[in-house]
Amino acid sequence: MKRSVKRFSSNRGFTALILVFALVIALALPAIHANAEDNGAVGIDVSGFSTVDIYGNEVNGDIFKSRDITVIHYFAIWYDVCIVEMGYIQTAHENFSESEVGVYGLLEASSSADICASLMDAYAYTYPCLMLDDVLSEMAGVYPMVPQTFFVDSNGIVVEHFAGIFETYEQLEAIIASHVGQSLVYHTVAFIDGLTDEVIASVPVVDGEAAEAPEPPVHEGYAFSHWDADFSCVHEDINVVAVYIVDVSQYELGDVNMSGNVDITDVVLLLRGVLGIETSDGVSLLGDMDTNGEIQVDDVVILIRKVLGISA
Ligand SMILES: [Ca+2]
Ligand SMILES: [Ca+2]
Repeated sequence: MKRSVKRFSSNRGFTALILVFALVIALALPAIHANAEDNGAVGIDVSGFSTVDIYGNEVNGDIFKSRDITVIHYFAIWYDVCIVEMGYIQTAHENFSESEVGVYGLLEASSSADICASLMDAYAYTYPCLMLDDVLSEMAGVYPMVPQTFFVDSNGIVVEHFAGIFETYEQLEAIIASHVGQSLVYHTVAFIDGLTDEVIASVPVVDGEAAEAPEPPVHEGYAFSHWDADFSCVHEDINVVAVYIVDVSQYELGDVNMSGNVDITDVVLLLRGVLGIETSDGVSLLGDMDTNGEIQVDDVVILIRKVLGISA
C-alpha cells in the first residue's frame, strides 16, 4: 500500500505562479484558520446535494450510499496551506479503497474551476473536486474559513468536522480509519406543532441516542406545555408533538371563543357547552363564571347578565 505523501517536485513555474497568486489573494481576504477539531457541522444532512465537478460532470448524494465514510475537503486554490492539504487528500484517495472511503475536494466559491483543473493536472491529482451547491454551502458555511474537512457517513450525515489545517497526513488518515467499518444507524425524529400540525424540525438521531428538541413556536393565547413522547433514547422513526395549553391569563372570564371580547356569541357557545353540544378549551377554561369547577346553567345566566351590563 502506498503511504508516501506527494511532494511538489513537478512544474515549479506553475507552483511559483500559484503561490504568488495565493499570497496576493491571502493578503486581501480574511482567511481564518485554526488547528482544532470542532463539531460545528456534525449532524448536518448533506445526502440531498446535487452539483457538478470541476469538469461539469453531475454528482449527487448517491456517492455516500456505498461507502463507510466520505471525506470532503473544502479548499481554495489561492491559499497555500490548502494546496499542501490537496497532497494529503490525493494520498488518502490512493491509500483507501474507493468502495469503503470516498475522497472529494470541494472548491471554495471564489476559486476558478479551470485553474483548479490545471493545478490538479500539473500535480497529477486524480480525486474528484466538486463545486458548491446550496446543500454543500450550508455545510461549508458553518464557519467562514478554509480549509475545512468533513467526514460524511453512508446516510449522508456529517459525523466529524475538522476545521483548520492538518499538521500531517497521518492525522487525516487516523480520522478516516476511525470511521471505516462503523456505519451508524440513524432514525428521524419529527417534532410537530400540535396546534398547526406543521413539522417544526426533522432531526436525524443515531440509534440509541437522544434527539435535541427545537424551540417550540410561540402561539398567542397558548403556552407550550410539553412534548408528547420520550425522545431520550431513540430506536425508530418517531413523531413528537408539542402540546400547548390555553393561557387563560390572557383572556377575560366568559370569552369562551377567545376572541378578545365578551359578547352574545360567547353566551350561545357557553349554552351549547352546558347542553353538551359544544366542547372546547375556551368553554371549559373560560366558561366557569361562578368558578365552582363545573360548567352549568348558572354560568350562562351570569354570562348573560355580564353581556347585558346588568352585573360586572
Ligand atoms: Ca368572545
Ligand atoms: Ca360554574
